[in-house]
Order: sequence, then structure tokens, then C-alpha cells
Amino acid sequence: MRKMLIIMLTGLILIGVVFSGCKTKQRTLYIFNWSDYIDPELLQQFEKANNCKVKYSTYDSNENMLTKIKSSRESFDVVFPSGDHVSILAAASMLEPLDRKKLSNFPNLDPTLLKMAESFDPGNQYSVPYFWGLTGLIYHKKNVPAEVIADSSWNILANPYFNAKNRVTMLDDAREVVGAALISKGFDLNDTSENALKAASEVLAVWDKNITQYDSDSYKNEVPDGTTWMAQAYNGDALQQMAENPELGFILPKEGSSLWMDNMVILKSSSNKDLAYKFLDFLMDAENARINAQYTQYATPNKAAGDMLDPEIKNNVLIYPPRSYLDKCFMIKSLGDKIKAIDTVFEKIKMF
Ligand code: N2P
Repeated sequence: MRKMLIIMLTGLILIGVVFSGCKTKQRTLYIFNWSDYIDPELLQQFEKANNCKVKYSTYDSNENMLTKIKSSRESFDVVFPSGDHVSILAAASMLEPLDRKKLSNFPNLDPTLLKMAESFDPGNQYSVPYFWGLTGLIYHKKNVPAEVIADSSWNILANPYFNAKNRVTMLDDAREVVGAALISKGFDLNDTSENALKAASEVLAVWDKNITQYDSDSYKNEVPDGTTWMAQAYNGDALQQMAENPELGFILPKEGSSLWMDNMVILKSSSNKDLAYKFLDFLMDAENARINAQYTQYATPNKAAGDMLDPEIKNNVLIYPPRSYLDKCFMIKSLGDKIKAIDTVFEKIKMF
């Protein structure tokens, strides 16, 4: 009898040890995404539904993301590169080819946008579109008079109103900054010809007199608090600030703008691929994608989610501009080695 009791007790203790072991062995998914680019409640829901931990880190440019995933000892499972960087990562054999069978919500995606995504990821082999958007100018109405904005051109950045005031910023992003200058002069944002880059450099030299810094994050606090009066900004980030503060405005310049698509990819080096697939599929669920699009104020490539959006988001022309505006925009393409010419123009401008 006593023997029996000892065996039972030992059994119970063993079960306890196994269960507490399970708890500490909870799986962890490492996500690396742009800042302010997800509804944090979705992360909690995912953790709960999958009994796992999400370690979430953020970046503010594709270049920083690339440097970190190449050099970091920390390894990430899921990353959100823009289209041109999907091509770069795929060419470097860093991406896991996606198994559609594990992505039951894939049919929710808009076929037209999937087709567009094929320009950087043929066959949609490695990436799933996450959000798309455009870049424009955010400003504080108290600090920038309506007459200055009325021109609605990228060249507002050269307006004498800003001279010697140190109140304007641009993104820390070569493609966006040089791209804005190229578009303002009537060139394609992907044009790396000598002629085009000479014109862009000249424009940037003029704008630069008014630019305090090239930074992709600080404008989100500094335009609302008045430190910065106007900033080149991603549309969703600007709209998130505007929702909190009616004194802020945002324009998509009349000449056109950059058009980008950011995407979910699983890194080949991921040691947690099953959980990574679950995360992609979770974000592609129509209701989750709707919640995420409403929170971030970026345009969703998820058709099922798009159909369910609140009308004020769906009809917001700063998120979903009319065809006539989109026709003036340029998708940021991967330029291979020619990217060096754009980087050189940007580095020179930043140096002065
Ligand atoms: C999110 C910015 C993402 C847009 N804060 C850049 N592609």
C-alpha cells in the first residue's frame, strides 16, 4: 500500500515537472517590423491563441533592417521589407519560399495587388503584401500658413517661408528623398541616369537649406509638439497623428509621389517556421486585417478586409487616392547596383 502511494506521488510530481517545463519552454516568435505598423492588441491575441511569446522589435528604414538581420546575433522569424528589399533578400537567398498550403487566408488578398507584387517577387514566391502606401508632407496648421500649402508641390520644401527657421525634416531614406526630388523635376523615381540625378541633386541642394534633419521617426512627435513645422512623411504615420490632433494636415504633392508595398516574409534562418506561418495567416485573416488597417491607417492589400472597412477609412483619398493620382506615382523598384548612384546623391546632401 505504502509502495503504491509512493509510486503515485512520484508520478504526480513527474507530471508537475513536465507541465511546468512546458510552460517555461513556451515558443517565442521573433518579429521585426517598421515602427507604428501593427495593432498591438493583435500581438496579444496571437500569443494567447497559440500559447507562445512574441518578441517584437521595430526599425525605421529598410537599410537599417537589412544591416540588423545580416549582422545581428538575434535571429528573426518574420520581417516586413518593402518590395525592392524583398528582391534584395531573395537574391541573397535569405527568404523561405512560402508554402501556400500553410496560408489558408491567402485567397483574401487582392489579385490586382498580388500581380503588382510580382514586379519584385515573381510568382509571389517569398512574400505576402502587408500594406501599401504613399509618401507626402505632414504639417502643423498653426505653424504653416495655408498660402504656403496651397501650391501643393514638393517644392514647398524650398518656400522662403522656411528659410533659416530649422523647422523642416525629410525621411532618412535615400529612395524617398532623392525620389521626391526626381518626381518634382518630372523624372521617374527609379531614373538613375546622369541627367536625372544631376537635376535631383540641384533640387536637393536648395531644399537642404531648409532641412534640419533626415529622420524617419521623430517627426511623429515633433510635428504635433511644434518642434518641426513640416516633414516628409509616410501617409499612415501622418494620419495616425492627425487622428489625435486636428491641427495637423497632410498633402500628397501634385507632381506625384512614391508608391510602396511592404510585405511579410519568413527568413530562411528562422527556427520557428510553423509559428511564423501561423502569424502570417493570422494577419491575413479578414477581420484581423481589417482591425490592423483601421489602426495603422495604411491601405490594405487584403480585399476581404478592404470590403469591411469603415467608410471614412475606405473613402479617405489620402489612404486610397483616385486612379488619376496613382497614375502619377512611381513604385520603388529594386535597382541592383545602380542604387549606389542614388545613395551617393543622398550621402552628399546629408554631409552638408
Ligand atoms: C510605418 C512606415 C512604413 C512605410 N511606420 C514605409 N514603407
